[in-house]
Amino acid sequence: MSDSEEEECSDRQLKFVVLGDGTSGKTSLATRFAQEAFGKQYKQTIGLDFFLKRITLPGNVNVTLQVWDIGGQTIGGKMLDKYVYGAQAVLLVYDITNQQSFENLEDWYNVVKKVNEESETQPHVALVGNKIDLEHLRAVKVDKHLRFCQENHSSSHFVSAKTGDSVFLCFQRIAADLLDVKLNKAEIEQSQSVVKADIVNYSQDPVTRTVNSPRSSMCTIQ
Ligand SMILES: Nc1nc2c(ncn2[C@@H]2O[C@H](COP(=O)(O)OP(=O)(O)OP(=O)(O)O)[C@@H](O)[C@H]2O)c(=O)[nH]1
Ligand SMILES: [Mg+2]
Repeated sequence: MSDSEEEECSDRQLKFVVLGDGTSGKTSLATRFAQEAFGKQYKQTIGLDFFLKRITLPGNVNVTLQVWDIGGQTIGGKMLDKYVYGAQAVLLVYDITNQQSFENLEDWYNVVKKVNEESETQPHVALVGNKIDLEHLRAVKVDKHLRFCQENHSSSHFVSAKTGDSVFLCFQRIAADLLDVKLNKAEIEQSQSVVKADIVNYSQDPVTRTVNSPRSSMCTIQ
């Protein structure tokens, strides 16, 4: 095994599970993060999709994120507990223009709590308001979002999978928290500008993009 392969194998891996109602934008978020792409066309996730992406945190900390993108229709199904089991991070995603998608997070969060009720370590819980490019159609008040975070000790994120706004930052902040890596203001700003630069590059020339963690892959389990 070559040095670089060995280095890769010794990377930390973190399991991130993405939960929330159908059409809240979970697949779009995972695809934006792992593949720097966005599709306007809705294609329902049946079961789950699975993405891998290696990122480097400050201090040269390499970490591979396994992103489990769970289909919204799995709620109430018998496989959901198994998908959630062992996650280090849970992203509860809602669509800021859809009040019901926010209300229903309670059901999703209850599944997470049930799966972890006997566990010594609890996953990082992140509340993610998606579709902030549609701010003019916002139906969920920011206050409500913040109250949820306070009550459930979750981290708070507002993103747009469509424009890429704060998507990388969201995953980076969660990984940094889990690995106890401090992000300073400059690093946070830099990761935001990387995302913006990436969007410009993507629309111009998707083949030659080299921005951040080039390796990603995806497979589907149904
Ligand atoms: N304007 C806007 N549309 C978005 C955004 N994210 C996702 N969408 C659109 O919302 C629709 C649903 O997105 P998906 O990512 O497929 O939703 P999902 O949560 O994976 O849905 P299920 O697989 O059914 O659970 C698609 O038409 C996306 O193009 C966003 O940030 N802004
Ligand atoms: Mg999906």
